[in-house]
Amino acid sequence: MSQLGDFQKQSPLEVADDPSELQNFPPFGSALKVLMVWPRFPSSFWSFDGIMNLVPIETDQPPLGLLTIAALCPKSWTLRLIDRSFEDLLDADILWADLVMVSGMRVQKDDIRETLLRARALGRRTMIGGPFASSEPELLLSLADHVVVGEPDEIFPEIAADIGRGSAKRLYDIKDRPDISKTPLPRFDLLKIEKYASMAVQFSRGCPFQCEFCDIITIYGRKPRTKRPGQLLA
Ligand code: B12
Repeated sequence: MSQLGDFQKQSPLEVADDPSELQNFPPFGSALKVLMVWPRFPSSFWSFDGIMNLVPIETDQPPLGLLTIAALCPKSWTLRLIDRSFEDLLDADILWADLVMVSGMRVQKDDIRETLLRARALGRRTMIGGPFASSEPELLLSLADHVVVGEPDEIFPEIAADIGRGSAKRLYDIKDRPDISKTPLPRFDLLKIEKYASMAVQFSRGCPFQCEFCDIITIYGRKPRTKRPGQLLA
């Protein structure tokens, strides 16, 4: 059994027969409390563990996907972000929220799984998007209430409205590639900014090359889309 096969098998939960079908999710109304969780990375070269022990900061870069989604959430929602690189996730944090939103790469799968199962055990609604969800949604449908595949920049207001009125789908499979010059500035104000070694901004999505080890072309396409100069921080 492969590592990812184990990931799915470990789940004690059932996968819906038709994941796109509407489930009976109660409406939340417009004043939602959302906890965004960026799961922990295992120790590796790219987690920079050795370097982090030498410098007075906690982690390298911020979770830009969650910060971007935060900027797309309705203004009436209250948002908090927990970065598991340096923060504990307490039951009280999960219980504070109506909806727990998780992002992540495949390499974060263990903490993704634990976070989703904890939220579910505590009776909280969950949604996952990001590179792992976009690459392997079928592995996550048994763990999360809502799985978002692709780039929801243009349709997130519709997803938010679905959540509010109780008609959110189990799976949003977004094929269209948004014009990212219309995507708002990520919500950097949600960060504990002093904990980060560097700050990322996004200028482009999509890549014209075809490297076999890379998921970028399958998730974001082969045609680069860019913001306009001067648009990165305003
Ligand atoms: C910056 C970056 C890093 C940084 C990490 C920064 C960080 N903290 O995020 C560094 C350099 C450390 C890094 C390392 C690695 N990375 Co990296 N990284 C990237 C990169 C270039 C940009 C990520 C980013 O910020 N994107 C911008 C945001 C806005 O995009 P996004 O997260 O996709 O978010 C959008 C949607 O996905 C969605 N979304 C995201 N989250 C959520 C959540 C919800 C609830 C919803 C609804 C929607 C949603 O909405 C957003 C707007 O459309 C991507 C490739 C790329 N161009 O995207 C690879 C990428 C994410 N990395 C990847 C990989 C494989 C790795 C490594 C494992 C490489 C390695 N072999 O060691 C390591 C792992 C790190 C570790 N510690 O072990 C893969 C992930 C593949 C996968 N399917 O999971 C990618 C896609 C590149 C690739 N080669 O295929 N990485």
